[in-house]
Amino acid sequence: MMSYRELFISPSPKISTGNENSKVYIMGIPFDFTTSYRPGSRFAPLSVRQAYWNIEIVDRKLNVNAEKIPVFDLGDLSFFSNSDEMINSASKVSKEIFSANKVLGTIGGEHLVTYPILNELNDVALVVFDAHLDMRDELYGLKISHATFLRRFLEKNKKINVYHIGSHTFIDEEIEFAKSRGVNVFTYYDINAKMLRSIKNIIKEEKIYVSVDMDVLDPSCAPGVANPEPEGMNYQELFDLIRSLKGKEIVGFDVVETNPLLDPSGITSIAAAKVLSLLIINSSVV
Ligand SMILES: [Mn+2]
Repeated sequence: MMSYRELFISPSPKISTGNENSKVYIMGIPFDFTTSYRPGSRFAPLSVRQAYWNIEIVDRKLNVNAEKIPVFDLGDLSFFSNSDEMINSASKVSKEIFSANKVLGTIGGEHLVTYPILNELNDVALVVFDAHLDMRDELYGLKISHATFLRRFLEKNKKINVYHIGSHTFIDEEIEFAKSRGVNVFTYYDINAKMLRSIKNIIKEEKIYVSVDMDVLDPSCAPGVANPEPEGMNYQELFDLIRSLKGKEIVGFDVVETNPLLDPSGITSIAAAKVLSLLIINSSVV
């Protein structure tokens, strides 16, 4: 029997459509402490959820209604006062969720929030959509930051295969490091019609983790990000690439770097909510 409480009270801002038995768990990480340019992504978990509530999350190309997919929203990671504390608690929570065989979907926060999650994954390939490579050795003296996290991760984890898609701005040391580690880099300029249809044929592994930095979009499509870089994908290109992952086993995903403070129309949060819905669909419907 449904109670009046369940009938008449919205759980907003949480985006749960199911309970703890759901396959997909959602968590926010409102963290932006290492932002080098424009802080504010700590406010994205709330604004992306608000957008998620208010857009249509039916995808007519995949023909799936994300509203019908049970999702359990845990709320936001909290109680951290520096990067190490965020990394520590995000690792522990991720490990718990992965060992319960759940798909973990995370709303950032800056891109450093991906780092502790990746550290808890085994036997998956990593698919990253980002304008940047995030493989600097350091930025302004910081070894662990949004601009270095992928290098730090790959230094520790030598086996994981990475497919990096959509970059168009990086320094020499980053691309040299990427090549030395065998990262599959498909820059924005490499993307063609065939890739849009069949990115999943390029990815050899069946199990993947997907990380989407919203700055992979052209800033005209996603102005509300910490480090906008003119040029980049339009909505259709990014959404089609994510749609074409259908059939892979997505064990987790994140949508990061949305900055609501620099997003007057809210369009970046809305695009992030659409990305979230596509990833929820593709991690639930194989
Ligand atoms: Mn980026």
